[in-house]
Amino acid sequence: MFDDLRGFIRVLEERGMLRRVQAKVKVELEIAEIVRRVFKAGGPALLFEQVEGFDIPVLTNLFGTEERVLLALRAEKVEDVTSRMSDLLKVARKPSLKAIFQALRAVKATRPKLVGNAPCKEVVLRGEKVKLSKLPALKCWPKEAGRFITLPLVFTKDPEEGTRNVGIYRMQIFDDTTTGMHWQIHKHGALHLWKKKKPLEVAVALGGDPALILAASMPLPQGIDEVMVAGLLKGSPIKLVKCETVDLEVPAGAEIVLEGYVDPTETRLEGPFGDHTGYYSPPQPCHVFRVNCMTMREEPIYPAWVEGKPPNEGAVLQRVFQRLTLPLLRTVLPEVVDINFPPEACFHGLCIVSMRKRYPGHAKRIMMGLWGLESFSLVKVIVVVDEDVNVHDLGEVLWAIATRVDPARDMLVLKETPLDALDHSAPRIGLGSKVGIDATKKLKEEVERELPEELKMDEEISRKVDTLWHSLNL
Ligand SMILES: [Mn+2]
Repeated sequence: MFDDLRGFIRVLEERGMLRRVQAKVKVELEIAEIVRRVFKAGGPALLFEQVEGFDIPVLTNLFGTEERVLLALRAEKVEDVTSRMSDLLKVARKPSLKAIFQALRAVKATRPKLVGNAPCKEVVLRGEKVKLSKLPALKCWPKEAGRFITLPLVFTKDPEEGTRNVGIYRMQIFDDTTTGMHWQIHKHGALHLWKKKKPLEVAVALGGDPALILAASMPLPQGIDEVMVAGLLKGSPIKLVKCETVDLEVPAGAEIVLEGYVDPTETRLEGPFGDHTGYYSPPQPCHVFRVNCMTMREEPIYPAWVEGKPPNEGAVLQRVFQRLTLPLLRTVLPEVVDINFPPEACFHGLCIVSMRKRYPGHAKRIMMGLWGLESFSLVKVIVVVDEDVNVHDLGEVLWAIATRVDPARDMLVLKETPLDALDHSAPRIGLGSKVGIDATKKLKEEVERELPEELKMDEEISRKVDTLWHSLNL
């Protein structure tokens, strides 16, 4: 169907999910303000073709609706994608020989493919010919320090294991050949640099298969290759090509590729940046990416994300991801029924989990189990409810907290734990407390006083009123 950004644009356009904007607009603030309004209205992806002062069009709001996220994965519903992973899930649940062979076959059929010739090499610029100022990177909020690349796929290799990582870390453009590399300490790119202790080769791809953009933004565990996951998610391999100056591979269908390195001893003040928390992240020392080579298509397209207070594009992704990863989570914690990261809580702020509770203290064990997993380790508040509570209905969750919680008994407070560096309420950057709230009904063994019986209508009466309903004419 498609295997790069422009193929995806074509499909979106055919379905009326993308609009080309001909009006002349500025990369400073104007594009961002337009995108935020269109996102809020549930509008289409936008391709700005007349960007003042730049030859490269800007693609935004790509994943502004769930429908578009799924389409990027060649799917109509989440189950279409989870069924592609079912062979792998079977191995995790029940590692029979047959399951292992089937999983191997699935991985083999979708693993990345190296190609010799690639559209992203149509133009190759080295050394002084590299001009990052030509990229129509956006400034999204008035007090930001400058223009930021917000949707880069950052490729690095683990210096010990050789495994690949792809992450999305914002990059402030400092000058024509250097940018910031804002990988936070918990991120895998930062881990690779920490292991290397010398300059680390880095390649940054803009564009490429949208499935890879999605995989790169997922909180996958350390050591898992996002390119392989992208192939599994979309059901076919991602094509890669070798870089010109570094020992890394990038998507053959990328629009623009930047090659260079990050030296662990070099930092520079980066920010402020208008973050997805709804605040300006203050200036902080940040690693520097030095670009030696830039390759691109003849007429590249520049993809960008517009950050801001949630709900935002990231929140739409999160909603899809939490459903994609639920079956995986259940392989580790089978008693988990459902999970919700409300977008207003900025990803790591709060998550609600429903469970099938069996023994005293079980809800607290689930909290500890979740915090022990890499992708939940930074979650500040975990609320655990019984399976009769719909985690996606915040009204029901609040009812459970109000009627099933004794704070002194049911809150688990942990001090000085790792937190998201973007949580500005933490006493120190990246270090602060967490709380788990056990809002499950307490078992006999847990309390002296049990909850009284819940209100419930007789089914027979319910059915009778159902049939009467139309004649009541209410
Ligand atoms: Mn990773």
